Amino acid sequence: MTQEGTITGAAVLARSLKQQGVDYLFGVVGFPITAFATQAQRAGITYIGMRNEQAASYAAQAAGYLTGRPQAATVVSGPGVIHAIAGLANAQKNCWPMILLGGASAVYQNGTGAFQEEDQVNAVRQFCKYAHAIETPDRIPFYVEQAVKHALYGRPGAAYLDIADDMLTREVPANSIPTAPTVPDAPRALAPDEAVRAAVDAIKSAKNPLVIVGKGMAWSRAEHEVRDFIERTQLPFLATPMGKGVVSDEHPLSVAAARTFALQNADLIFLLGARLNWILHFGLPPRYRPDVRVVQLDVVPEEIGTNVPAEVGLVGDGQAIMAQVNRLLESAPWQYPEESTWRSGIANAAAENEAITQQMMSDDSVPMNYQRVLKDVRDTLPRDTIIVSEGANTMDIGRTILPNLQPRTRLDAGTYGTMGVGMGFAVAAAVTNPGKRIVDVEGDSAFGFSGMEMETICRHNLPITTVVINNNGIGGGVSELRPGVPPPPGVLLPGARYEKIIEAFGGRGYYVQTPEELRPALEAANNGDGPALVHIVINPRAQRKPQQFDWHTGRT
Ligand SMILES: Cc1ncc(C[n+]2csc(CCOP(=O)(O)OP(=O)(O)O)c2C)c(N)n1
Ligand SMILES: [Mg+2]
Repeated sequence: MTQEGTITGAAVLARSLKQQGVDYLFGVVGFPITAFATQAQRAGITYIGMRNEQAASYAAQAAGYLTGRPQAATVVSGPGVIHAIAGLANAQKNCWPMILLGGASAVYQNGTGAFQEEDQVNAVRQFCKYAHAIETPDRIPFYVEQAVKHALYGRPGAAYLDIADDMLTREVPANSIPTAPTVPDAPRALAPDEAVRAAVDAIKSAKNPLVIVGKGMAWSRAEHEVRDFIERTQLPFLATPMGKGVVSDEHPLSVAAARTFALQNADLIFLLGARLNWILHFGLPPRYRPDVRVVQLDVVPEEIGTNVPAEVGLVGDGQAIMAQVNRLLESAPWQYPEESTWRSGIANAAAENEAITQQMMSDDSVPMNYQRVLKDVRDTLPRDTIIVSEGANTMDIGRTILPNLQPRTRLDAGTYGTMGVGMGFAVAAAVTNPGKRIVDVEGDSAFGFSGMEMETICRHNLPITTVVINNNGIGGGVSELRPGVPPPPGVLLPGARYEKIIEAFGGRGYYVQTPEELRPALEAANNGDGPALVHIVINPRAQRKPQQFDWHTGRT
């Protein structure tokens, strides 16, 4: 009980977060944050107790990406903060906003070897845009405002606040707490008109232009403007994995099915909120022409020209700048010609690839391959679903087969390639989208990283269909272990029954080994209420269709 007219630091923190639009808090409670989590619930914040800090920090960043405001995770001192660093690093690499609220041992015990004592601000600094300890309860509103602003503005990322036990429990006169302003949404910076003109002139001068749509455009809610731009110009476009859906994957100008050909032959790329990192093969040969020209839009100037110098840089907000580009095209309309060797080259490459994929999708052999399984996952997707996915082959093949028609409907291992993010992402997608069924497609290894979050999903009765595609290992395994022979490093237990994990928590589990069982199981999973897990056994030797280049290294 607090004395009349006083308030605890924990309550101040909860109210400050709520004021700043933090509506979701994920965490694992214990010393010294349990009372804070309770205060958060009292302040009207949805609290989701997770089973590991990694998953909590992954959930917070996905919730931030989906809602457009930073959401938060709270963890105990020492090991709790250390586990959550996984999420800070992933948020930084993905450019997603999140706030981590780390409990800390009491300030007066600093350096004494206190319970779970750790130099947390220093430990997290490398993985955050902003990291600070709170040194007195009345500065909590200020620090929360700073954390929100740093996570949200410019290139989004992670912010950390360190809150010692005595900062949370101390009672202070309620009227002594100064208020902080509520952080407005990020200012939408425009590019200079000359730069917009130069960008459009460059695009018009290209023979083989290609638009690349990154998740930065999804983050800036630029879908309307990007779609308008594609319609006006009729330019072919390619989405990055989480840029999928900004323009529908089913749009006829999508070159997804001819990705390699389009990248290799483009003479100019218009890079929208996407980085020339490993996912886009650095913009370098052999995946691109050595003379490829780059017109680049990004929210931070330092990104312009990374790995390949940009001919034109447009720095600022994706939505605002694409509106500028469209206004220019409104006054001086231009369209890429309907007939060109570029268009027909793309169409031929796409047809060739689609024929191979179609053939693999219609292969009914038992054990099944990825393509056959993913075809039915695709055909049974609930309307307006959000697709979560992680794994190696499971994720890579799934990305090409499962369509995203709307922005921010794909959450995957992302820029950092982190396994274990999926379960937290699925929880975040479900709680921030009440009434929507989420489909989470997991490799058997990927599922294992955060599999105990199935309890979290069942406790909250979240409408998530988890699909585990099981090839007995990391990128593949064996049909059975050989007695007396140590399992090879990537092998996971043949005969495992992952569907029983959800049954242990009262959820619906389905076990699938044949094409006949597949579709009915997926339909039942999606059409029922609450959580479901469909465990699909596939061939331990199933692979992607033959690839010209290694996805991760770019080597042939
Ligand atoms: C945190 C983390 N640990 C390890 C890895 C290495 N890794 C890459 S993919 C993968 C799992 C792939 O296996 P699975 O999820 O079963 O998908 P599959 O390719 O077998 O379909 C692992 C462990 C990683 N990317 N991230
Ligand atoms: Mg596997």
